[in-house]
Amino acid sequence: MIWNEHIECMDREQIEKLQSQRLCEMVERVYYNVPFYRKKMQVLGLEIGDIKGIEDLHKLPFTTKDDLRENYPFGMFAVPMSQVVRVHASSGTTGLPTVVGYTRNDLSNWSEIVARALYGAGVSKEDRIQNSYGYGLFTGGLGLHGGAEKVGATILPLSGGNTRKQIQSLVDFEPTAISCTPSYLLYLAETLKEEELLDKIKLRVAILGAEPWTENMRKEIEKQLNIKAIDIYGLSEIMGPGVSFECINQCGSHIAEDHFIPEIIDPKTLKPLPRGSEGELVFTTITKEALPLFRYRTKDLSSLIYETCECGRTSVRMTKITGRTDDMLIIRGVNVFPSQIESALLEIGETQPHYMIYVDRVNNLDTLEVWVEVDEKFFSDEIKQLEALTRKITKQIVNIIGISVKVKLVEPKTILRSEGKAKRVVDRRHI
Ligand code: DLL
Repeated sequence: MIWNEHIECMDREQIEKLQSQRLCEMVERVYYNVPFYRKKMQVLGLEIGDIKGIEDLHKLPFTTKDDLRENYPFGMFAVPMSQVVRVHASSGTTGLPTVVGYTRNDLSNWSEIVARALYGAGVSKEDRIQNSYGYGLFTGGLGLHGGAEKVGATILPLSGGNTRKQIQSLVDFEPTAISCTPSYLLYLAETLKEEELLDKIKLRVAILGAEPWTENMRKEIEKQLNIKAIDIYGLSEIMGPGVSFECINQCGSHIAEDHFIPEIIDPKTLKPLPRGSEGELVFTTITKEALPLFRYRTKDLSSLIYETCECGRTSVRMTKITGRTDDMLIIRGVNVFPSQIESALLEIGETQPHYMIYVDRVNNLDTLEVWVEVDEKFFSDEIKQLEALTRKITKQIVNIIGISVKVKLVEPKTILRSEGKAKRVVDRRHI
């Protein structure tokens, strides 16, 4: 299913021509309207005319979350506030939130790209979609809402949390699709199972994102709910959900290249990496009016696929995010990503996909402990079984990350469930 064939199936030459034209227009708008960028360009000795197309993209300066914070709240907006019709903000768990703004055209483009995503996941006007992303300053709720409205699906705007209501809606209103974080959907699945309601729901597809999740997590969700689990990616600074999305082939997320130009850079040298390499994902917005950004460093790790997808879309695809540059734990000098641990745990099959990673420093030595929920039966049976499983999981994790780990098996429901983005790591080394 393709929402906008004209754009989504353009050949590379056409798409690059469009991107070049939009980039040049954007550079001019930004130069005259955003003093922060004008200064940066002047420091680099860059004039508007120096950017003639996407081949000159690398000349532009990078933008970081800190730049947005330093210009908090509206300092990087490129239009007067009278043209800003909506503001969103990131949660800001560390420091000031980053504030983003949208003009009427921005909102229209946003719902267009989310519509493409939903349609790509097989959602149409025949579907009922339960939108369980939080409504509010977070972009998830209203972002998905705009796209679902454009597709013409029937929206059930549940927002995040209130699991009782979510379950009631799943059973009574019979949605065929749901959008929420993967971790929250697992929680809903667990509750449905406990209440023996799994056969009372009509879900067929889930549109999941806003946090990293592994292929093994996908398998687990698909198995537990007997649905298709589709990835949707985005970040508020660039637009919100819909920057890229998976089609039903589930082989990388199609980037809305008519709105955003992707790059992969080495996070240390900041140099663009050769095609196909994994590195930090960087986006330049080319149609955004309220908050256009040059080369925004997402901190997300991925790689780009340039081949045309089986679905017929020609857009560049990004591989599943494997982690964030600031997510990476350095434990006794070894780089460890939470996604590696998740993958190892789910590979085993006997564990629940609920886990928590604790990092401590004891006598100047970093220690890693993983708590993982296992079925109740392991606690009622003889102790030997529990010990054997602990050994098996420890071995599996060590094989993948290469350093020692202490595994603690815990009873179901020990680990706090999340209603939005899951928190998987507690790093107590710097407390
Ligand atoms: O999480 C936007 C969103 C809402 C995306 C709903 C998808 C669905 P932020 O709160 O700004 O925006 O967080 C953005 O979340 O840089 C990634 O680290 C992470 N993220 C988002 N989608 C995915 C995904 C929204 N599909 C940050 N896979 C991003 C992995 C994701 N990580």
